[in-house]
Amino acid sequence: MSEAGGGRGCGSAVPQRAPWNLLATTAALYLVMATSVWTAGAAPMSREEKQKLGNQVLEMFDHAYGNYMEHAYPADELMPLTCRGRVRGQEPSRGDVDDALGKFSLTLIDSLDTLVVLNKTKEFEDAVRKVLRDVNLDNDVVVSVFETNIRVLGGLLGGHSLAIMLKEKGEYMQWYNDELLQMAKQLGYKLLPAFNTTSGLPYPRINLKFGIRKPEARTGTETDTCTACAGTLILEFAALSRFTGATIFEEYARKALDFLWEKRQRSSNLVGVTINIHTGDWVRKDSGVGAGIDSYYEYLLKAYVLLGDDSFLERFNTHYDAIMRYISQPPLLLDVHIHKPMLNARTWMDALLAFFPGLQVLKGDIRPAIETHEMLYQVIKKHNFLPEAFTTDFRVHWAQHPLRPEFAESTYFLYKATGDPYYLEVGKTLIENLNKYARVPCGFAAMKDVRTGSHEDRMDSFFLAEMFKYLYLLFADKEDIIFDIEDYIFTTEAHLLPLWLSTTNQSTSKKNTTSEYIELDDSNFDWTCPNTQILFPNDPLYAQSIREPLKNVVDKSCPRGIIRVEESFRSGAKPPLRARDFMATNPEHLEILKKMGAASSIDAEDGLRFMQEMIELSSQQQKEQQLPPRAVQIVSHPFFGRVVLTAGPAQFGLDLSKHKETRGFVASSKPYNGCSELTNPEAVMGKIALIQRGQCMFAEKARHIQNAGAIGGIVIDDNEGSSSDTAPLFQMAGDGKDTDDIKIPMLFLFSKEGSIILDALREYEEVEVLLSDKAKDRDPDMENEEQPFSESDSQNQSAEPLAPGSQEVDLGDHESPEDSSLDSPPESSPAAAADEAADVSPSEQNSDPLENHEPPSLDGECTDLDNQLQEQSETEEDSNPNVSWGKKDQPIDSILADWNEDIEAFEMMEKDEL
Ligand code: DMJ
Repeated sequence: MSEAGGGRGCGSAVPQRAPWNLLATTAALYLVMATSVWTAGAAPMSREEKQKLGNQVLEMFDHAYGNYMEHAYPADELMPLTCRGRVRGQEPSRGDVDDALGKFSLTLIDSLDTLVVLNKTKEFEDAVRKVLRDVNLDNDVVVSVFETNIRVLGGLLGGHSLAIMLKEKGEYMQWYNDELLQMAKQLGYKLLPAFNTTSGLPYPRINLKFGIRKPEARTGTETDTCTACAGTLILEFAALSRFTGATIFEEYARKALDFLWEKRQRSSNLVGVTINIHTGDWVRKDSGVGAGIDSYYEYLLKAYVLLGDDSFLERFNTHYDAIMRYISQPPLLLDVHIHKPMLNARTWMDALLAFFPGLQVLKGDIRPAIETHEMLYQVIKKHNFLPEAFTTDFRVHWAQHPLRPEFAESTYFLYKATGDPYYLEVGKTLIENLNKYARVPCGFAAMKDVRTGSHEDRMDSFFLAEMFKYLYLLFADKEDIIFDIEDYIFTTEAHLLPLWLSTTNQSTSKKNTTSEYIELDDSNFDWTCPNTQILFPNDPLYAQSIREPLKNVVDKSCPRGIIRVEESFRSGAKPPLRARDFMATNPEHLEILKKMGAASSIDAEDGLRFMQEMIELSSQQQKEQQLPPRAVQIVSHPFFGRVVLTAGPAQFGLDLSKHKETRGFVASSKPYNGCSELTNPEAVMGKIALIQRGQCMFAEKARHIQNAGAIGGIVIDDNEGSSSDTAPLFQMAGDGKDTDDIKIPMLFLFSKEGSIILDALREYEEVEVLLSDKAKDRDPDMENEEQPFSESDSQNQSAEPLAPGSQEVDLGDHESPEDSSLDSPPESSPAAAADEAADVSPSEQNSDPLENHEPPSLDGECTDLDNQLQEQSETEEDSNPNVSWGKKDQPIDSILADWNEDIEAFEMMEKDEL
């Protein structure tokens, strides 16, 4: 048994807590080498260019933070499309995602230490005063323990850490007397009842006022939690203990970690995604490094760095070895089963795993970090952002992107480690894309669908806590930051905790250091951290040489398959039977099926794939009957294409995916429901008519506006408050008759999105929109005024929103259309809506609601046939180290023995995910 902080690891080679310092020093050396012999790859970036980009980040932060403070504070979050605060209970519930909102001014608390990193010390001082004056932590709200810990407790502790640093410097925060820490302690005590389980794993939710047990708590019946939810507490809880001397927090967090470690699957050393908090049984046995598990691994390594306890490093290394053995298939990271780790659990990856290259940098394993990061960057280049999930052949699986910071985080750490200016260029692209596609007059809006470019009325607090920190630090030189960032560790929410905590109150907290300590076979591990040999080889072009073969991995995924299948046909080999070709009436197919799993390992492999495909195919076929969502982009002043609304398509009229987009000014039809001949044809002639849903068929409305000369139509939901954030989008079906006579494009908007147009029409009178399958870039046609960011803006670092036009946009209080000067649309009675649903609205009766996150691929160049061909040639990929993902050498017999069980597991997961 080795002693905490001594012996192996960083402690032996360099002083405790050395990773960041070592990283910085070695990176600096490396930079010197790199700049002197640079011959190829990305050109070094000048100091001026870096400063310009840093200033651009500052201006973007001002736009996000300024709009939050002006239009949303003290609410938890900003709704950037409607320019108001998101108050829980006042908006339609979004399910679990709302559990981060505790009516405690979440965004303000999450932004505290970002203000200091970005040199906004004065604003920090104001923000701390506001937190102390306004924030109440005793609300009767059920919140997520995990989110409250990482965002609020972490935010308060990060704020406290930098407040005492500033106070010590002697200029700012001289009045500060640990008030944030007192709030953090109060919150810590509020979270503790969640740990009242036999396992010591916390309940996933807690009522801030009533805890868990009281009847008023409305929580405490849950049986499961995610591994990350239970395993991402130690940094904040230990910091709280060490700052205050109250050891209980660190003890509880350690106990939860000890339990998870005990429950790891002993042969694979992996953990599942969800666990029963009472029995400790794994509920979901799939395992990856993304959603549900991610920060558990992160906290094991960082707990070692912060606390200097060897047991955390050993656990991390044990898991890391398993991850690299089973989950890592460079450049991919694919989920597997904990009991059968050679078997992939899914064929797609989620966006949260983008943090992993950054963690690998901290571990010192830089090659796979470079590879995965490069693969992710290729996906981003294709879709502008990382979709929430994407397949192994890089098609969109879930199309949202809530402005997640993980990729920026990894980019920052890779730049720190390699000094390769390529990563600065990557950061520049991220900035450009945010300004081009996510910036709206009132902040930055999450992407609802990266393919259409449509927005969601959402700006999560982590965007301010993390994204701006990592982007700013990426371009900052040491002298651009008022303190030494190397003295701190980043929590998973990028809050800063000082490394000196490891030597504070150690005696009290160490008494609960993991007692059972297993001597592990560590022959595979390199116990230095970071591993400088791997991290900084003597070649300044090292990172580039790893990235180069992956440059076209996304674009080439389809053509590569075609070439291989041609080769396979030339060689006379018969292609394996694929699920999509299978016909139960074909005797040859039945014969092949019988052979699968019996004759050879190749047949068996084909068999396994066949079954997997069958399952995927059936769910895909359901989805393929649906049309993908469309976009309504407001292009006139002051929107200039920046606001993009998600719209439902119609099964009739002009197909926007096949034709050029339709652009025109909007006008309300009279009657507003469009159910009879329009009485205001002159108003809608040559325009895009707005019509209210209800009282007749969609096709009938389309005919009436077409007859009046409209060039397109937007049907707005009559169900007040409906929104694509909370309701599944659907397609408007025809009327059961021939609809070929309808030539104009028709799109559907839920009431919330529709009211954005109606409000704009009320305010600006002339509102021009673009109906399309994908939002168009904001070009000079759309925006004949200045760009969202100009160089002169970059000099302005005030907290005022700077977007041109943003001061003119007031999308605030929504009046209903009937209050407006527009045509008075008839009031929709609940009865009328019910009638329509029951008798008239065929879309709701007949067509499946669109799963807006998972429509068929829009990637023209990567058709299903291409994918099929690619898969057909999978065996040939083995010879190419750059494309060899998906192959394992587990005996096929053992896989087949459990065939049925696996199929059930796949089906279960499909259900879970849907
Ligand atoms: C952040 O809140 C944290 O990084 C968390 O660990 C998971 N990811 C979100 C942002 O995507």
